[in-house]
Amino acid sequence: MELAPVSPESLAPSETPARRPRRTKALLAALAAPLLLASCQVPSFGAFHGASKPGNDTFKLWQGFSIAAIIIGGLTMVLILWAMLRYRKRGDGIPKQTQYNIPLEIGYTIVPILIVFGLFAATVVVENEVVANPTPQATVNVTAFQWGWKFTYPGHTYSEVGQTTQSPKMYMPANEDVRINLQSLDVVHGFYVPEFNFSRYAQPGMLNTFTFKITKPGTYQGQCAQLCGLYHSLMYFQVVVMPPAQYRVWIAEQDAKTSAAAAAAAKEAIDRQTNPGVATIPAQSNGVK
Ligand SMILES: [Cu+2]
Repeated sequence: MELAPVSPESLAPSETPARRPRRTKALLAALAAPLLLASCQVPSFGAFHGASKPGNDTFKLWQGFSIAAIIIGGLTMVLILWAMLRYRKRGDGIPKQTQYNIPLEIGYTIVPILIVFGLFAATVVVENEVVANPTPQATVNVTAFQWGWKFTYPGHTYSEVGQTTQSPKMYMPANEDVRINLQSLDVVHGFYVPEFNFSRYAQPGMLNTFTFKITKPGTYQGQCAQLCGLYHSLMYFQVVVMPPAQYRVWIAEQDAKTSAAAAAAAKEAIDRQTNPGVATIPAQSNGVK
């Protein structure tokens, strides 16, 4: 079948020239609206703000990615809809062909490359912040196991261990670099604190080391983020971030209590050895072995 010749008039828009600027203005306003609104209050897009500087920068990176995706996705959607609606039902004629528009083709090749490089560069900067491991002012050894957590503090006698519903606590000072030495006793677990925007594997036979500087004192919920067996869903813990002076006093008190308890246990053991009749009777009556 031979196609009917296409006249330029049949392809021209049916609107008057006076309507074009109005439409262009409306389109520009629609595109600018998200940007203007974004400058008032940038939404969180479902992410936590981050309780440390790297955590907060991770949050800002997430916002940047989300805004870029909305603008690019929105622009693409608008152009598709505009082409669908504007040029629908124009007859069977082949419209004017506009291939080999060199400036346009260079533009839509270079702009996406620049966007990808921009997002990549921002990601590298933030990742370098996240993995930075400066000399710490405090250290916590964290051991994950099925299904709980143990927290010990090098140089201190205090430690805490808890499993499933016990939700053990890890203590650390605020505004100081705190080194975490993370490992697992059995399978792969995940040390995840949502409000830090941070997660790392706890792996058997491998030590994972990272450093936090949490700027806001408070209690933060943590949980295992790696399916690790039957009670994985109960593998919670808490991170208690204290003002530094308060933390030092607190851990000294805990050390003193631990030392007093250890001294009492040692004394009881000696008493048992020296006077077994006295020591074993109350121990058995209490069910303590
Ligand atoms: Cu788990």
